[in-house]
Amino acid sequence: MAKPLKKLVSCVVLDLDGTLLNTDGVLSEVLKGILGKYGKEWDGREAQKTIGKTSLEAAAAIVEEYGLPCGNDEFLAELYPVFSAQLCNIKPLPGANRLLKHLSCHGVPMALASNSLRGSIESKISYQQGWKDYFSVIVGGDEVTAGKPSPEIFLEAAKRLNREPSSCLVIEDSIPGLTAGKAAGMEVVVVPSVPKQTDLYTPAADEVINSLLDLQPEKWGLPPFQDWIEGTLPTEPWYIGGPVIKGFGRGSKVLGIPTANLSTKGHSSLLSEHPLGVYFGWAGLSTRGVYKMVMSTGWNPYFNNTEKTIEPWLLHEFNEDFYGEELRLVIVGYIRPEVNFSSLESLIEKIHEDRRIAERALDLPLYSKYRDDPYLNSPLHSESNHS
Ligand code: ADP
Ligand code: RBF
Ligand code: MG
Repeated sequence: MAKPLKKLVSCVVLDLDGTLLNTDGVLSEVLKGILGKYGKEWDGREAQKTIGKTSLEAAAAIVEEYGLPCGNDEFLAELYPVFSAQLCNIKPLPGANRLLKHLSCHGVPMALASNSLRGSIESKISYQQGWKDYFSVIVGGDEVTAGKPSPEIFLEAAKRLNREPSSCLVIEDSIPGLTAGKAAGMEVVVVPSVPKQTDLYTPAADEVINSLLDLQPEKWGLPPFQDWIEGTLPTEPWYIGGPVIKGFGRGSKVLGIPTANLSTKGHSSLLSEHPLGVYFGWAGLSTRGVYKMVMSTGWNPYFNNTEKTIEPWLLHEFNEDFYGEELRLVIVGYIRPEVNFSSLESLIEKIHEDRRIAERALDLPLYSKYRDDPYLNSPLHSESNHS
């Protein structure tokens, strides 16, 4: 694939919550508890209204949305101590550690620029191993007169990095952050934390990517990742299993590509630890054997599904269906994000290319060793043993 250079930058300015850290996961749990006390049920649908905002703005949005009988400050005062006690449970988003390590190894200066209070940024990163040393500059919402979408936080970060705004690459997950970065005159890559709405970002963003795994630093004149192997990115193996369920009946009929769907229920935490996309690995069917496998997880953008699916294509000719049989997957590597296509033919062609990449890669010792993983044909037990 051609990778035209977009623009040369010399440093990277990163947002924290929703970009590097899965703050929302922990925040949702805390909000669930507090709203419960008011007799309300947090459904996460309003999460979007809080993304990229200062704490006070986010609190105001929630107080209004749920019609809470308290002031914004009062709500925040109630939320703050509970949330603060949970900062240690916030996990890095997929690809965050890999990206930070890579840029740091290559001496690319990095700044954190967040609407959160400086103190809160520092506590959050104190729980992530090595993160304190990655950032030569940190700018918090309380260090400027206006938070994002004002460009001030980013301009201050550039100033402290001693760089021109035009040589900074911003990585952001939210609209206010994107607006702020562009207003500061910077290049902005968006990794949306709300899926399925890329069109909200594309007009303004210099690039929209599905996850940090898909960032190509060389597009910005930064050192490329060197961990891709023959079109694949090795991941720590992850394990999913369950009975094969009925899908949309479309795989074989429309694409000529049967996929033995697994239920996404019960796997939501595993799925949130990994970006949606195309992966490969080994598939075990207890009475039949172990096979190479290439799969997609996500919304099938071409078909615009309203439900997430897990769809492994076993790279073997079967003479019959095996609905209801126990299927075990060991997923060992990542290939690409799910994307939309202008025609069914191009979707099919791409999936066949994925198949070729997976088939070849699975012969490499790095990946072939998992063929013997006992999980692939062990008796039924809970998934939690393996996560
Ligand atoms: P659905 O929408 O119900 O998943 P598909 O058209 O995708 O229907 O067909 C999937 C079914 O085909 C699987 O559940 C399985 O029983 C069968 N099947 C046959 N060969 C394969 C294969 N190589 N990989 C996956 N499933 C296969
Ligand atoms: N669907 C998409 O809309 N976009 C994709 O990029 C995409 N990639 C896939 C890659 C593989 C390896 C497989 C097995 C499926 C992929 N699909 C993708 C899903 C496909 O649309 C789905 O299996 C069929 O619609 C049947 O439900
Ligand atoms: Mg299927």
